[in-house]
Amino acid sequence: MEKGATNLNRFLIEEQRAFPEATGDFTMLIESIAFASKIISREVNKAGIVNIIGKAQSVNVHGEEQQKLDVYADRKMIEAMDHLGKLCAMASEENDEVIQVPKEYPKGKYLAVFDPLDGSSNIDVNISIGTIFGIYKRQDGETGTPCCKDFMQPGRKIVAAGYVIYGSSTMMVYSAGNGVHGFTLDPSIGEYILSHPYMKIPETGKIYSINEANYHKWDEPTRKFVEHIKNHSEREYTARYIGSLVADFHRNLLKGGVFLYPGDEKNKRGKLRLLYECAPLAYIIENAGGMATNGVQDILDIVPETLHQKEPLIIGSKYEVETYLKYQRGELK
Ligand code: P6P
Repeated sequence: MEKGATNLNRFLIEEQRAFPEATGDFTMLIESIAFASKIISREVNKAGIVNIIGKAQSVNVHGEEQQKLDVYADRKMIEAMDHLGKLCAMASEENDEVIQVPKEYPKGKYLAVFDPLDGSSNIDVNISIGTIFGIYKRQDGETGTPCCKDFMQPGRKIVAAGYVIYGSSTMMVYSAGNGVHGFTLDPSIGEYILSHPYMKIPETGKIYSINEANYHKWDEPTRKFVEHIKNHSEREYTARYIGSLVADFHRNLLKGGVFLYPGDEKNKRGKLRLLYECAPLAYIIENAGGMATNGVQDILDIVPETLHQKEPLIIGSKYEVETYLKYQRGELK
């Protein structure tokens, strides 16, 4: 029988059946994140009309002015999950400290990390932005009030991760370890419809994505790699850099290629955050057949030391990431 469109709920329920031990906690969490993203999508898509563009007169932990939509998206993500009884705590780019579940709600065994609206500096110029999320389990035996220590887990411990891109269409891409799946929001019915089942990043691509304004601050191997890509490689590459991590990542996932935000002499650890940006995207890319490294080790093997720790990120098609690593290891000069 020809199946109708698969919406997110149906997909999650069918996937849940594939894991007899699944308790449905996941399904509820992902559904709730999806709900929050629909509200964020609505606000992002009307930001130009309603006067919510501009600064929220507050700054986040990194000293960056919070756009009103940043603050709004953060609130929607928290509200979508805090009452479910599935989480014991959350961590967000927009909150200095661990976000506790309000005491009137039951606690669960999961931890959620998220960047509620990455690339928000692009809101005013109508460039695609995104939400990035990851779900961990609280480590066995940990009791008491959740704290930073609960989040100091390597990305290998992620149990589900994904992102939402607010672009020409709104798409949610997520994985729970059984493939990477993309759902496109049909705003006429407010449903995410399965549009990209079992996404795989091409083994190699023709796109490299890096802010070349930082060229003179990079280390030598990074400069050599970019020179290789531009001038001496055996294939024609093209440069694409949107300056919005989720948008650059999503394009490379679909078309192949490599995104790099390396450390440099000014920002040794780069700009991107390990816990709620690099690790969830590294989980996605590995499940899609790609790679993610900080130039020394796999992103997913890094144990965070602080909640908002920065980490260099080189992520995308295996061939390009492995070539970058050869330069870093001195195997290519
Ligand atoms: P740069 C956006 O501000 C962001 O956090 C990421 O979404 C993006 O990849 C990066 O910064 C762009 O940084 O220094 O190239 O402007």
